[in-house]
Amino acid sequence: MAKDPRPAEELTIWEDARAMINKARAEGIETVHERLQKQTPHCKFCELGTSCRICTMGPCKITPKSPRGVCGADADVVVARNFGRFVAGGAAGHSDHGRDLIEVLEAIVEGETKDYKITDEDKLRRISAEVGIETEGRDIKDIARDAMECFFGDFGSRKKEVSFLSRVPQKRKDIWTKLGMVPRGVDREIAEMMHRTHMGCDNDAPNTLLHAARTSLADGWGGSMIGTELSDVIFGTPTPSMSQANLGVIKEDKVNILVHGHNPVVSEMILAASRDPEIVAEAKAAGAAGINIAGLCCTGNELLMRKGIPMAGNHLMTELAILTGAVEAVVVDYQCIMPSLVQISSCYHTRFIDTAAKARFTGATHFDIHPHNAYEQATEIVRLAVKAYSERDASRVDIPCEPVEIMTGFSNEAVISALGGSLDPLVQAIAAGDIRGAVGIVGCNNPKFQQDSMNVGLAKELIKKDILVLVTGCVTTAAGKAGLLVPDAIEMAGPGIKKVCGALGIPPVLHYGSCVDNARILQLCAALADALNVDISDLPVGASSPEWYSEKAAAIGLYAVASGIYTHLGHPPNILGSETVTNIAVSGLEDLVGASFVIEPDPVKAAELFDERIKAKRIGLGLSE
Ligand code: XCC
Ligand code: SF4
Repeated sequence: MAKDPRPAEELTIWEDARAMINKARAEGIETVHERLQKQTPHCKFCELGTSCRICTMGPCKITPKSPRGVCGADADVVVARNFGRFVAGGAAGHSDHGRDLIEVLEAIVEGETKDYKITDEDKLRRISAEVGIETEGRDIKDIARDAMECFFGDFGSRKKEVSFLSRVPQKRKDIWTKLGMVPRGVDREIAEMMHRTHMGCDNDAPNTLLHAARTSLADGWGGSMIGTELSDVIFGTPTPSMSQANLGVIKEDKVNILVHGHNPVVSEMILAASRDPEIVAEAKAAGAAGINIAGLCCTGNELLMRKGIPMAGNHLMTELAILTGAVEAVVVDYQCIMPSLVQISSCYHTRFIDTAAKARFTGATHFDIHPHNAYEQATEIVRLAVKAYSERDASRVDIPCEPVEIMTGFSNEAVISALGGSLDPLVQAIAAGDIRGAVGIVGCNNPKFQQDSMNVGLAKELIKKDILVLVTGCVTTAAGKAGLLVPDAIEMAGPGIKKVCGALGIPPVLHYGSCVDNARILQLCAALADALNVDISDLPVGASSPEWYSEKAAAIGLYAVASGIYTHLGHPPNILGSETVTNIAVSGLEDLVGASFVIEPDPVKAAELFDERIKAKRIGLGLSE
């Protein structure tokens, strides 16, 4: 195995990660860090976005000597096309996830499942009314059927715009209309992006980028929003609760099952099955103290938000969690699951189980899970894990730390209820300058950067400046491990946040959910804009993805910008090979949609940029800096 010469301290800020990286090295097990070394240096053209392989007259590289591909495409066209497809990939991921929730709703409506039900009827009525469905005096099943039809319709192309555009402030919608950016149907925008980027179609970089933005909006206000809202309807709308994070949530004396991926549809069933008294008795008969479920990545966020299930780790912890030697099973659905987990599992007694037809892993045990058989399949999976417990090698177990406390469950509904029933107190706190603004820090880890150094660094800097922070996705675990997700963390915040969050008994950094749940932040921004009678781009808010890596993160970043939210990235997407595209991203969009991207690797400097932006927006609203 190729060695990563860098000490573990350089790779991550966490003790639990360092211990497991060193254990992997001692045991000769390869991780993402060694593989990154083998892949470095990366292809320059791919990094710049100037390689094209969308037809077989190529592949082509755009260089000073050969500034056009075989077909004549220049750097601008090639970079824009590559970026457009990148965003379409991300939008497809989130939105197909959203569709899976509609399919579960369909199974409920059609009576094809006993395992899933409508848990939050009030929310279903509320969101149905928002998208124009008659709810007065109607049976919940009938409303559910209409909602299902409406949301399926949002994926197609017959409608003029996706339904949740009803939540978008009029001023914002007018901008989208003017630019031809109104998202019509989720699948339609994604398919059109594939069409436009076929050889010989959209050969005008700015035009391609506008459609990339439209595609991302179909994700944010369409697929992702539907995913979030229906997950709440089916599994319950999150309310604040306490939980724990880091590798210490894995328990030496229990059967440990890690759920990994994104969708709560399977992980909720694994959780339910792990509580089946008969299976718990089997675990005890096998010598375990019980069955422990812990989360990784976003399906972990889903269970954490709604059920308070502890979080074992974020993206760069997924391999390392298995290295504790105490994991009986990793159960995955889709997205962000490194295929290397299969190999690492096979170095231990760990069963690697995949559950989705669209995300199979060679070497995994597959369970074909559908709404009609989900619970029964989940019980079999949990039983497999119980069986694996007896094969655990105690001499190889190392759980490197004690867990950290975290507070979770901040849905918009929960926040509004904590505020006493409306957003007014928040608006007043912003007006008074106690909360100067808010920034959503979202997204991933990336092995090119010291794990969580930027995610945590930025959050800490912002709260010092009385800027409220909302976290989702893999930043959740980072913020949690840094002690930022507990009410006591107000001690690290500025005086205004300390006062407001202290009075409410909430942390200065709020856990807002998984990555599709960034839709909750969009909804909050829209509601704040409406409360102030301004556009989203007038608000003192921002978004950031310091350590992002995925296509989905690019889609999120772009829908944030297109929605009027100034968005920071710790490193650029692969667009620097085109000046035109780069300039549009970091400045041109400002004129078009009132926000743009900013790239800044240093979290302290990034916090200063947010500070300036928020100052300017506050002044624009006639408020103190
Ligand atoms: Fe990124 Fe989404 Fe994946 Fe984590 S899991 S690595 S996309 S933050 Ni949502
Ligand atoms: Fe080359 Fe043009 Fe084909 Fe791309 S589309 S591979 S630039 S010929």
